[in-house]
Amino acid sequence: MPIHNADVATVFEEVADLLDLQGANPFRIRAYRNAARTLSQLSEPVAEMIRDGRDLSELPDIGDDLAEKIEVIVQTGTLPLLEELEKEVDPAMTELMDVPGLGPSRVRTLHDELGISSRAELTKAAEEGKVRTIKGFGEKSEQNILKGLKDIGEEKRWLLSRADPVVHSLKAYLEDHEAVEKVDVAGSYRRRKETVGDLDLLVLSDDGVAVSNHFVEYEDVVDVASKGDTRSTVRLRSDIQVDLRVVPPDSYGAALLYFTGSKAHNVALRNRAVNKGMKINEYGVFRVNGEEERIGGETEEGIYGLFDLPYIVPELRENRGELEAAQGGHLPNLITLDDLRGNLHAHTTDSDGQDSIQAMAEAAKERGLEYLAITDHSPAVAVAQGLDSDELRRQMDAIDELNEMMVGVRVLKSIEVDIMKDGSLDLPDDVLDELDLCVCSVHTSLGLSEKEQTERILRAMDNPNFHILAHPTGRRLNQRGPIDVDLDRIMEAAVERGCFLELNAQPQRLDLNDVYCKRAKELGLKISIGADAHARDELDFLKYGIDQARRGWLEPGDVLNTMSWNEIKPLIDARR
Ligand code: DGT
Ligand code: CA
Ligand code: CA
Ligand code: ZN
Repeated sequence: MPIHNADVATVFEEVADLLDLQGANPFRIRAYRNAARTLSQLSEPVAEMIRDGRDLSELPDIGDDLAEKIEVIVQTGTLPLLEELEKEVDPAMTELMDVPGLGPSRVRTLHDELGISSRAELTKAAEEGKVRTIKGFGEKSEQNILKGLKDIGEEKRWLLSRADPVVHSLKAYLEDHEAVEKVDVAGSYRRRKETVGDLDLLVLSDDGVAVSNHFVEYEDVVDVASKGDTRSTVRLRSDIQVDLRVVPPDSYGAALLYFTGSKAHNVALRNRAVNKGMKINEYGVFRVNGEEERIGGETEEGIYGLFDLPYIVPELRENRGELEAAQGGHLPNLITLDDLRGNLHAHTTDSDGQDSIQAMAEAAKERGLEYLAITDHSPAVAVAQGLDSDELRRQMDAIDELNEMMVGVRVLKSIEVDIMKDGSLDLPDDVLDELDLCVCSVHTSLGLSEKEQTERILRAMDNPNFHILAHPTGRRLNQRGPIDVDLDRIMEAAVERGCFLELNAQPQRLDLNDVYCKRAKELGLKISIGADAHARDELDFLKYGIDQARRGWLEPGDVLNTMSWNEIKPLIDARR
């Protein structure tokens, strides 16, 4: 993966946060923050500047030392200083920094004044009204902290996209060992849940001792919580906890089913077993009339078969009707990545993206997509240098030219136009009329009441140029909760008007969530799975959108961008 300026800036921000948490010299902290800002505002990729042998210390706020550090980050993706700081600082303290409204210095104050060093302790202190007694924290900020804790949860969870690379390396390491026949990652990871609390690994082997020894020697293990012949638990450098179980062949399917969960699915299955005079646990399936007799456990398929059920994929195992659907023979035929024919949400250097229109189009083509809508921001998103009417028209001309030149992929003229507080769209209708389609979204006035927010969006939807509502709830996982909005009303209105809702595939958004995807399907509302790519490689976010769509029971026919552009166009034009 190429290192972007934003990645380097993030490393510097993290260094600054951790230094701040430690109470380091304010000048040193500010130097990292300033450098991060320089990098995020820089139009040229630093990776290219380094390749061209340019002197980075000529950039504002970058001295020789920071220039050298940038090179290290570009080469290795990380910085030894950051890794050192991560080891020094208690992980529970860094988890406090993720609470909305809390920065490093406020976290330090809470720690020094009240001895708070975990989210659970913070919740307790805020509920007891202790936070408001500290200088600089009033009753209002105490309430905000409680709301923030509710939004992000008390326990730290990892984005699926952050768990993925951790899993891939660890799995490859384990599979390398001669005693290991097979490795599966069970738990929420296998169910492709948007965030995971920990990783649950299953290893098929008849030599538990050798596997456990090999496991705890993995280079990223920083702490071994327990180690046994069949079960061990470690913490990795990324702070993720991994549970490993070594299982013999005859019970492998039972263990995989059990540890994949969800717990609710397991419980429902166990109740079915009881009704059939059977027993199911992590070791197998048993008949229980008088004496226990083992009747299954080698494979998941075999176990579902004992219940007269077809195989149920992990993404559906949430006890949201999948057992009933399996029994009735109407499990959904879930969408896969190959079903997507285009992407209707992408940014370019014309606003806050990192690649040109052409580079984005080529990347789409490489991924087998037939069309790509360019949806840069509108003027209201000033930080993203949103496009005004003239700039948008120039972009449309550029797209026309590009389409004449390129074969195999069609670039669509579009925009991610802001929905203003009063429900109007951020660009005049005459320019929106000229586009192939419009993607509309809320980026401001996120704090409106449910009634105001819902009416704002419904009013925007009355505009015939409103086609897709992007990231409908605005949530950011581990950062902020959804806006207050009546999504059921919005979805019903979208069906009536012939609009669509997006499942934004950015791993920290995944908005709509699984439950609302299922609801949309039930209402007959088609969903656009949009990458919201701000760089070429971010088109790969689509796979996280697919994971979430599958958890939401979506089939190819429920998803707008499984259709060709020729099929979509009449639906768009019908609105105008
Ligand atoms: P997470 O880690 O919070 O993202 O969620 P999971 O689903 O990975 O949960 P975890 O790691 O606590 O446990 C892994 C699986 O083990 C879980 O999905 C189902 C199974 N399991 C754990 N505890 C129980 C239990 O008390 N009863 C049953 N039936 N299954 C359990
Ligand atoms: Ca887990
Ligand atoms: Ca676990
Ligand atoms: Zn966007």
